[in-house]
Amino acid sequence: MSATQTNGSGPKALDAIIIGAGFSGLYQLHKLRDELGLNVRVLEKGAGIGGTWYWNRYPGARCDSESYYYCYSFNKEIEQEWEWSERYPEHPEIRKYLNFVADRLDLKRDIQLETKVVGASFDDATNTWTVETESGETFKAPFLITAVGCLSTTNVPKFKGLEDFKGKWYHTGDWPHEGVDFSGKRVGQIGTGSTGIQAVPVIAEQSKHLTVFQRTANYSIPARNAPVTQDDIRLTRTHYDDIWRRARASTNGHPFTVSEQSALAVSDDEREEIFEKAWARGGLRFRAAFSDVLMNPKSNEVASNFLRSKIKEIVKDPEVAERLTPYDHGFATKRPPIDTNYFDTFNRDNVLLVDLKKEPIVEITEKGIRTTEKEYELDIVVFATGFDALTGALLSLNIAGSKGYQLKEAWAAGPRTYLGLQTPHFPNLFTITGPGSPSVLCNMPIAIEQHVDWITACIKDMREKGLKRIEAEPDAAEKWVEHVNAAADATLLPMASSSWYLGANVPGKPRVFMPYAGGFARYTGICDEVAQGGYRGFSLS
Ligand code: NA7
Repeated sequence: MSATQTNGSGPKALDAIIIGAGFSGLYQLHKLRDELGLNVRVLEKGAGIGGTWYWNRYPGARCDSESYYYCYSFNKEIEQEWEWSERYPEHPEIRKYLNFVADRLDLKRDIQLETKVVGASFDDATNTWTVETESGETFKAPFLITAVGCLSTTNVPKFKGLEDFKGKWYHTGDWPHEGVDFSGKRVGQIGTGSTGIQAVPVIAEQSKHLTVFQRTANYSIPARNAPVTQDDIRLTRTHYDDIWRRARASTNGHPFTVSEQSALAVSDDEREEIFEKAWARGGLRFRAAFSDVLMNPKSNEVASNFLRSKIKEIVKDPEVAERLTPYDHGFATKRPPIDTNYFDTFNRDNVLLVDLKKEPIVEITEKGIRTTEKEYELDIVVFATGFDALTGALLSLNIAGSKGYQLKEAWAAGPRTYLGLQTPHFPNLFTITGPGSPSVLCNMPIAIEQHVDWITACIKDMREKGLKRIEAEPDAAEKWVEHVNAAADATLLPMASSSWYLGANVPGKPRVFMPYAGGFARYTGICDEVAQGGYRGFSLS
């Protein structure tokens, strides 16, 4: 019998409903179905699995975590069988990996594709969630688990005149599966975050001309991408236990050690040498060169200055280099991108940088983009303008909790969760990698596994004890929000005023620092203590 049971034409009754079939949803399905023996269904709006990686197929799209640890750690056989081909996995390879895992664990039979959830409501009398899809199907289950990703609702700025544009436009996070042919085309790209910085070099190579519209100049570290060798594979396979142990004990879920030395504790020459080595090695590890780059403004300034000098070394035209140099925020206070030839691309003859701080966009016209200075004629506009991060996808589900309380209301002043796992008044609803958890500051798969393991253990405990309802207590959530704020304030992260961590990239979104910046290992310890203490801060009945 299929895992989904139909009661006549009424809602399908399940033990748990999972929304989303990316890294989170796949693992959550495996845990609940194969370990707890529950009837589970994953509802996925895409026509394939992969979540973020199903949609993000823009030119140059690859992960900034290194491939050998951007994967699951829960299954030894999968870990030993799978082979990555590059230091940083490109989007098709990540989808291939997730399909490999899904096939290996026979997950697809419980995943319903092309099924967009449009509403979810909780019935207090029966402690049951009812989930409704766009096509009118309904599902019922005591537990609802969102696995919708943190960066999945695209942010297309509401520029006047977009509908008049005669060319084509695309958002990087909703890229056509058949690809986009840039040959002979004049392309304009808005946005220079992690995504934009990956896309620029590739689009510049493929198009006739590329105009990059930059609002905030960004730091970037060379990725130093390279093929993975058989020696690398042997080495990581032999050391996986150690790799995962390190990742779990770390601040960001990456298996590298952060230096214990302050950037200010060494001589200028020594510091330069350490930065040069980190630059040469490349990748997100750069910020681990010293202990306090994200804690001490002076240490941050020396790191920022080093990176500013690199931009000036690489970019030949001093004026362009100056416009590309960030002064308004410190290195890594916004999510630091890594790149392949980003700054070099501005040495090409077919690339133009437009500084939107000097000439803001006024409107999109039939022919292209008009700034306060001039009209730029374009055939294609690429929006690399980011996401309504962390809350956008959750709010779009139209969730109504206990007594009909809307999630939109609960989060009107910004998300308020307990541990990022639950929101008061939304019983039996778990949010994998929800706001208030450290996930977006972490290597995502390891953060996901920690949430899924916790949720699974919680559901198991509840079932064994005959408990039907778990709900975060308002006081516990209040204290957690305070702790999330205090953890952020202990770092330099809240200083970047245009950061999506703060919701600042979406006009009208409440400015609240959303991720937990207290560190992954510390967070895991808190979650474990809460569970061991009988789910302190949750009421169970
Ligand atoms: P980001 O990091 O939010 O970057 C978006 C970029 O788009 C950034 O440069 C923004 O400038 C720019 N932007 C956004 N809205 C506008 C408007 N209205 N006008 C001009 N420019 C605009 O998104 P990404 O997709 O690059 O990366 C998201 C995450 O995905 C990344 O951090 C990784 O975790 C993976 P701003 O800086 O706001 O001035």
